Formats: sequence, C-alpha cells, structure tokens
Amino acid sequence: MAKATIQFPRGFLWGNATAAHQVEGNNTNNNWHEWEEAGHTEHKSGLACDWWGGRWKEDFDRAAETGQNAHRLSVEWSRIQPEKDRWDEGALDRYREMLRGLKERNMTAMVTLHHFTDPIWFMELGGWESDEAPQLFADFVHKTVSALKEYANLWVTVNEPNVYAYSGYAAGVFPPGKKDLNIAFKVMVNLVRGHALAYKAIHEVQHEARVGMAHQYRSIYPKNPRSPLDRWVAKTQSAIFNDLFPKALTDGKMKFLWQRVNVPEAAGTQDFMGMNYYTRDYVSFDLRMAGELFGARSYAENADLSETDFIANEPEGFFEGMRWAQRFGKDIIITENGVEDSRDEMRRRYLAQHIEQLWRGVNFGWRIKGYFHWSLVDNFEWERGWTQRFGLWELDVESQKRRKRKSADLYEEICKTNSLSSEMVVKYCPEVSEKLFPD
Ligand code: IFM
Repeated sequence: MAKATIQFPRGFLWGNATAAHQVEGNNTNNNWHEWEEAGHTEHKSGLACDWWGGRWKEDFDRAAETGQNAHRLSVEWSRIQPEKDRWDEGALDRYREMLRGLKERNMTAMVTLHHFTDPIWFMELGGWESDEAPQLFADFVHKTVSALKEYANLWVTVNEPNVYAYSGYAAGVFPPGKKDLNIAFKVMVNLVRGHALAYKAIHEVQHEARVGMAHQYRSIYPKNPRSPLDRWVAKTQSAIFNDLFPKALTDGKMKFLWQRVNVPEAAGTQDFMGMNYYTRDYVSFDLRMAGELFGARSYAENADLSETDFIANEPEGFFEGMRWAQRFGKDIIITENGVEDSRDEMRRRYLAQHIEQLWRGVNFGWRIKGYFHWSLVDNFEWERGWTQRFGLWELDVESQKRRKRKSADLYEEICKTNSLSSEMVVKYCPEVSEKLFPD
C-alpha cells in the first residue's frame, strides 16, 4: 500500500446534514405526525433527538469539536406557519437561536426549507396537488428567509423532490400514500413552480443568497447490458428520477413519459447544485412493475450491502453522480451521503471510499464546494422508523444518551486535516487500504 495523503482545497465545507422532523421531536402539526399516528411507520418519531427541547446545543458542540465547519438543517413549515393565516414568531426565534448557535461555533449554515413534511392545513387544501401550493410555499419561504437571513445565505428550497413525489404519490409509502403517476407528475410540476417562486422570493429578500435544491442522484444500470429492454428501463428511470428536476431548473421544460409541461419561470433558478448520493441500482424490465416504470430493482451480485440491505456501497456511482452534476454548470455541494449501520461496521469504509471519490471529483476540476454527511446523530428514518441508524453518533432514543462511533473519529480526522490519508485508512478501515492507496 502506498503512503499518501489526499488533500482538499482550502475553505472546503465539511458538515453533517439533518432534517427537522427527524431530529426535533414533538412535531405534531404536520402530515408525518398523522401518518405515524395512523400506523404507517415502523415506529413513531416521538422525541426524536430532542432538538426542539434544546439538545441541538450539545449536538452542535459535538459537530464543532470534531472539526466540522458547516451544518445543513431544515426548518419545519408547520411550526413556523401553524395555520394558513398564522405565523409563530416564537418558532422563528427558536430557529434564529439555532442558527446563531452555528455562527457562534464558526459553522456555515445551510438551511432546507422543505424536507418531506407538510403542515396539516396545507394538506387539507390539497397539498402539492393543488395549484395554490407554489404560492403558499413561496409565502412561507419569504417569511422564513426574511427572519433568518442574518444567519444563513445557503438555501435548499426542496429536499429530494424526486423521492418526495415518488414515495408519496407512486410507491405510496410516504403520506398521502397515493399510487398514481399522473398525480405524481402534477406534484412534480407544482414543486418546480414552488421552487421558482421561492427562488425569486429569496433573492428579493437577500441579494447574496445562494439557492438550490438537494437532488437525490441514483446511479441506475441495466441489469443485463445486452438486453435492450433493461437498457430502456435504466434510461427511462434515470431520465425521470435523476434528470427531470435539475433540467427543469435549467431550461424550464419538464418531460414525463408522454407528458410535456413548460415552466419557463423555473429556467435558470439554481445557483448551486445540491446532490444527495447513496447507492447504485441495477434494473431489469418487468411487466408487473408498471408503477416503477417497468423496472425491477436489485443490487449488484456480491455487492457490499448495508445492515438492512438498504444501500449497496458503490463509490464509483458517487463519482458518476458528480460528473452528472457538473454538467449543469453550477457549483456542486454534496448535501447528503451516508449509510445505515448501527454496529458501525461498514460506515468507516463507506465514508473513506466516498471521500476518495469526492477528491477525484475535486481533482477533475469540478466545482465541488462541500460535503455534508448524513447524519450527525441517529434519527427518525421515515417509514422505517428507528430500524435504520445513520448517525456518526449512536442515539439511545429512550435515555437520549449519545455515544460516539468510530466513524465519527474518522470523520473528525478528515475534517480537522481537510484530507484523507493512508494512515487513517489503515487505522479505521484497513480492508480497503489497497483499493484506496494502491502501490
Ligand atoms: O433520512 C433520509 C433523508 O431524510 C433524505 N435522504 C435520504 C436519507 C436516508 O434515507
């Protein structure tokens, strides 16, 4: 194994990403609370990581003390606007306090304005299916950004709009649990319209703002590359899952199967490209999978699979994602990347291998400005409840005690030195040292 250190540019952002409903606790005024109460999830979010009760302070300390210089968090719309005609200034104060907390710890804040949850009143008006939705969202964004702008200028309007539309309106595993591709497309169009209005609103309030979306990129391969049908499924799924949103924010055009919609106001509404990357799929044509655009998904044979088989460790797919992202001609920020692993057996190598790919991307001259690992402390993992643990710190949900995992030590060394070295790899994940630092 070669002895070497791979170095990142000065000023590179290193952080963790979190989302309000997953960490705050006691979020009872949104559609996810209803969904959990109706028994659609493995567990309930409950107190989550108790950030609303103030434990964000100790978690921000953990992040800052371990060398992180940035943090991505989200605000909860239903707290800030509990009813259509009512703003909760106290909630905005609380978020201001949290963002001030980041500033005091010399950490750059990135704020997500929509991360999967919607207020109950908003869903009663039809949610994102309603043509009123984009303006309602933009009003919320205007109010929120005006209140928080002293502490942040990096804004993610919508997290993973593809996952939101797919999970809630095609697969039916997120609220409102629908399975209708036409409705899913309507929701996608309204999310793009909402983003475009929000983009404008944010720039009106704050000239120096940098606004983007956090797009989840999945590397999608045909299972049998010689099969034209498998190739067709991979291409179609990738065009919809990966390309549809960033393309709409580039040229204002949306294409979904046989449907075409122009949203001209969305063209040119992306200052940076946020990319979340987790894994690579292999798809094969299957007539029974109409809701999945006729694609059956699997992972590579012999894949390095995560604890609950949710993620295959495919670092080359991350590199492919960055190559894809740079085609949109904007700065790139990795807004999420991580793996569920309660025993912290795979995470260290997953992290090291993905950081190496990140460095390759940086060295290709791609404009990659930062990396946010998902996530800081184990948190509520949506329909899968507490069965999946993505934290660098383990959380005992009952006692709220945190315990640092070895991966957090590795990430600390990466953040503090702005680099990854062969020594670190030997120390934390020797099983990939030959791969990462070959002779
Ligand atoms: O926890 C989620 C997050 O809310 C959105 N991106 C994927 C993560 C892991 O599943």
